[in-house]
Amino acid sequence: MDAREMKVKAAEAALGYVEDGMRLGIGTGSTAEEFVRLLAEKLHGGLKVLGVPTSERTARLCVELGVPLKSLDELPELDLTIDGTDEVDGNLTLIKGGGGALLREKIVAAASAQVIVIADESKVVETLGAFPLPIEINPFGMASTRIAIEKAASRLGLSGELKLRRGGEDVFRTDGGHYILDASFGRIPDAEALSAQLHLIPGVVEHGLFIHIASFAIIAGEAGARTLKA
Ligand code: ABF
Repeated sequence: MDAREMKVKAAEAALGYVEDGMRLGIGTGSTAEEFVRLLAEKLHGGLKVLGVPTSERTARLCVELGVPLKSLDELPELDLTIDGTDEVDGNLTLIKGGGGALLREKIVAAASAQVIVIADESKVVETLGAFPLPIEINPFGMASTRIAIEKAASRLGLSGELKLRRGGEDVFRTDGGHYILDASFGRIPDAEALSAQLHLIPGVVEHGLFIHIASFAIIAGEAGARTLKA
């Protein structure tokens, strides 16, 4: 099974949790997009759901495939969100935001009664942090915010490069117009402590650590899909 087939397997398994009439948060990234494709097929077969996309990119795909969408303001409470991840550990703590949609993903997930993470085995880690942690920041005062992040990390014994994400020639902008610093800490042994420190910094809009948000994960590997619970 190649990587794409594993993503499809995880997406297929997640589709089994989607019920008629659900208000559905729809994630971002290549795994979530496999889910959107399968969902669209099911909708053509008669299933009815209303989706809230976590990014403009996902919204475009949904529109293209005929998945009916609402804004989160129209549907402020959701039954289920299905989204991908960059890393997941045994406590179901995640690093997300490689696709740049972490803020909307976190807002949508927090508005959902249940959150199912879909991923292939390569995303499962013992300790988070090999994947650089995306930190969404306000462009104003970026240099000060960077220093504040470095100091906060250092209080926790963490260090590493904070790289301003680029999109081609330009600085990458999120759907909300913010910048992203990708923090290569290498290891994040205490995600809760780092999250708390980052949230104290005014220029930090949000970060990619998702703690106590996922209900469970569906992990696809060579042997098929398995459920990962905390
Ligand atoms: C989103 O897409 C993210 O939060 C994560 O950054 C990324 C995962 O992408 P993929 O499924 O393409 O690996 O879910």
